[in-house]
Amino acid sequence: MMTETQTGRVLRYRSGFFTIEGKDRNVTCILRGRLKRREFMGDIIGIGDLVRYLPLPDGSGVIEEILLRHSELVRMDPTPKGEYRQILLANPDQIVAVFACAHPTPHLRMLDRFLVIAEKQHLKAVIVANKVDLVGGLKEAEKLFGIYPTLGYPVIYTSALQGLGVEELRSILIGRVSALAGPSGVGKSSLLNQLQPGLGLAVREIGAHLDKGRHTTVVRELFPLEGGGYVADLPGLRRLALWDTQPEELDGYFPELRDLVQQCQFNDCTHQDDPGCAVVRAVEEGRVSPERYESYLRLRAGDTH
Ligand SMILES: Nc1nc2c(ncn2[C@@H]2O[C@H](COP(=O)(O)OP(=O)(O)O)[C@@H](O)[C@H]2O)c(=O)[nH]1
Ligand SMILES: [Mg+2]
Ligand SMILES: [Zn+2]
Repeated sequence: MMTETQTGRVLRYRSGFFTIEGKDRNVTCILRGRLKRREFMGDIIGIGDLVRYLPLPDGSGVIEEILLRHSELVRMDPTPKGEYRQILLANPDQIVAVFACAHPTPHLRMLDRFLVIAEKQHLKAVIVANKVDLVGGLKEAEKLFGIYPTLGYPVIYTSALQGLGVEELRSILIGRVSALAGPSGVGKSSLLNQLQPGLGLAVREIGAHLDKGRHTTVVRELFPLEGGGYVADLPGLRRLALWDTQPEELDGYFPELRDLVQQCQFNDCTHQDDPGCAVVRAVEEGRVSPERYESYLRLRAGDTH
């Protein structure tokens, strides 16, 4: 009989039970009672957490300890009793934002929103531009997404239909915990199926409209990749409110604005029609993309679309 605790990752949570990925099999665990005590309002454990668990003779287990997270994707939820700190995903390494070059038309304002969320949460972001076959190839696709690498966000061009870019996508997913985001219809499932047969079907998004409320944004399950790493679908990232973001902090989440704002004449500059604004000047002189500036203004105004 094993009495030693072991380390594993939380893959799934369902009504009080956690599925932990053990060394050679998955173990269904409950949380040790004393871990449930807390001094704050919020989740104690989330999918993606690394835990120490005690295997029991009947094959189940008890989670004894939650190991320190190296990163988190969280959301502060307003409740009548105060803010609740919800863990959307524990220990993510990156957000992978998937968009199509066409069908549907890439919603770059939404992409910029994802990137702001990643910046705010100190997470790396990678962009996947799928369906390059529909715009006639790489050159055309780069007209749509070419700005992003200059801002520090890698773009992987793919066609799930033609199997293009799939190995490059695999190489950034292997060995990492990735939260997939993107509107429906862009080809997330198709790309996952190209990576690993059946994966697209497993990681199916639960329609946000069917699942309103507090848990819309939470990752439900983490899927191990052959060769290492995990992917999760973050169904509600597009709805992840930036309501706890102050308008003044937003320029810090745009890499091309971050340093510029030091040069604005006034330090409470709103970068709109303020005199001596370095951002407005940079847009006029073509050093900042008008589209990105537009995203900044919209997010600043609280526009969530
Ligand atoms: N032309 C083209 N169609 C694609 C590509 N990837 C996916 N599709 C199609 O786009 C539609 C939506 O794909 P799906 O994988 O379900 O998207 P999801 O909603 O993001 O999971 C399906 O009809 C796919 O066959 C691609 O690279 N090129
Ligand atoms: Mg899908
Ligand atoms: Zn300014």
